Amino acid sequence: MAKTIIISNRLPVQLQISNGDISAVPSVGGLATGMKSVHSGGDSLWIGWSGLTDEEIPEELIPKIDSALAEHGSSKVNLTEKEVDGFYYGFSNRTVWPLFHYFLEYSEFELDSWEIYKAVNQKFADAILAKADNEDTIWIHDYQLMLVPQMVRAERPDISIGFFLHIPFPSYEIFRTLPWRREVLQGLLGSDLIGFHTYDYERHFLSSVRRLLGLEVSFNDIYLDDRVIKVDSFPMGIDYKKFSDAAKEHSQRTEDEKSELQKRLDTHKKSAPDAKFFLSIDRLDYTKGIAKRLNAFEYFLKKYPQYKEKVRLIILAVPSRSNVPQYQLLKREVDELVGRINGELSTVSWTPIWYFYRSMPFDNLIDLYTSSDIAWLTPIRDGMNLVAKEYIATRTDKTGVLILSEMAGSANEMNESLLINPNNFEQIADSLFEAINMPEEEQISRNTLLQKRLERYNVEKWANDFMNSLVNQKEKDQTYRSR
Ligand code: ADQ
Repeated sequence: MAKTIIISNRLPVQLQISNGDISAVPSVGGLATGMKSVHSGGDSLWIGWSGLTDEEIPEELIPKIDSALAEHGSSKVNLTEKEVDGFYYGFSNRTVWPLFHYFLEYSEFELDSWEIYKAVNQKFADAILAKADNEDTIWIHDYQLMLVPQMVRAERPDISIGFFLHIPFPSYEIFRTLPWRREVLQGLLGSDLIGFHTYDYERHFLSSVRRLLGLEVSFNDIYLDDRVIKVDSFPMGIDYKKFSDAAKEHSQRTEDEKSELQKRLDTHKKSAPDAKFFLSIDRLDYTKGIAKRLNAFEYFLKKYPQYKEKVRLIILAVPSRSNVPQYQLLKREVDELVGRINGELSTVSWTPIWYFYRSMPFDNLIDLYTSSDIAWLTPIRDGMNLVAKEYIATRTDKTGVLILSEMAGSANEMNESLLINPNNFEQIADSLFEAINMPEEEQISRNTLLQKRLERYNVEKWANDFMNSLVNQKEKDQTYRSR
């Protein structure tokens, strides 16, 4: 029977080794959830890195690890510490990530890490080739694996390959600065279908293909040798039901059932019923605009001092890529800004910013979403931004205001939120003012529309749309080739 093979840098399971024993725990991230409908039963396989380097895995445990992963339909690609450094922390996160998010000055172009990126992509391709039959469908994910489609295509000319990029694809003017720009495009063009979150990323990619490779592009089809490749946008959704059901369940909890965090939030609400909570949740990443947001918060309180002691900013930042220098600098900058602003503005009864630097369990995320009057997300660039969608899904009474950066892919589908330019402090301060004062009926009418859209185009629909489009494209390609 034909199967689907999903490939991503990380497997959707976490390995835990304790006392010589192994357990594999499924991750709860967006991608793992989204792929549930595709990755089910015995007719699919997920290939990726386990998160542990070869040096960290005792040799005698390898068979146990392999069988624990197999129980979750997963198979691992083995990577040494040096490979993880060059491929993941190196080329992926010091070259591609900053470049594709328009942080050109952070992008490092190092031949060594490019060579390791190529070699590791080949490892992933070999892992696929070892498991794939010609009639299988391969779905490759994200910027760490952009060369894999062509590496697989070279060995299996007829196999069906889809690729989805979870981050922005930058404009031609940015992309052309990459020394290995042609190789990256050629790598991606091994696919039959290349998917992006937005129409803009799709157009940027097509423009680079046309200008750098001189290929014929007709609407969103690319003609390469005897093949036709489709490029399209598939805005990723969330597991809407999971978030809205959890929020409903939270609203029915008795005092005893509430979490400590929820009790603390409730206490603050009761002591100042007019006070408003602003919430932001992101990985601690320079693309998310966390430092700018803190400065903008200070600016807001200067422009509208009547809100001193009446608003509180809750920042939840999940630690991320702390081996990369820019992330260490950002951590220091955010720590200092929070310390300075709180130091200067706090009163006996008011701390303006609550800052959590950690990952939080799902249950606490829901506490924060449901207790916050305003979600305030200001990425400088973001492929999509699922937090914006999660906040809206948890607003069971339909109140709440979303302030969202127009630089996030999700802004395209969330026009009913207050869209801001993250560099325009004047506009941000005025939007916060507008959000605080927005009549409840207006909040409800905006969120009703947003919720309907998010419920309909959920993550399952996203995955199914991509897979259906890949099947159609393969048929079109075969017809084209048999002309
Ligand atoms: P990310 O950059 O990680 O993803 P995002 O889309 O916002 O960004 O997803 C983050 C996820 O992590 C959300 O589901 C959120 O709930 C969770 N999360 C964030 N902070 C957390 C915390 N402190 N504790 C627990 N959970 C936390 C990349 C791209 C995005 C794109 C996604 C999906 O950068 O632009 O939307 O992939 O394609």
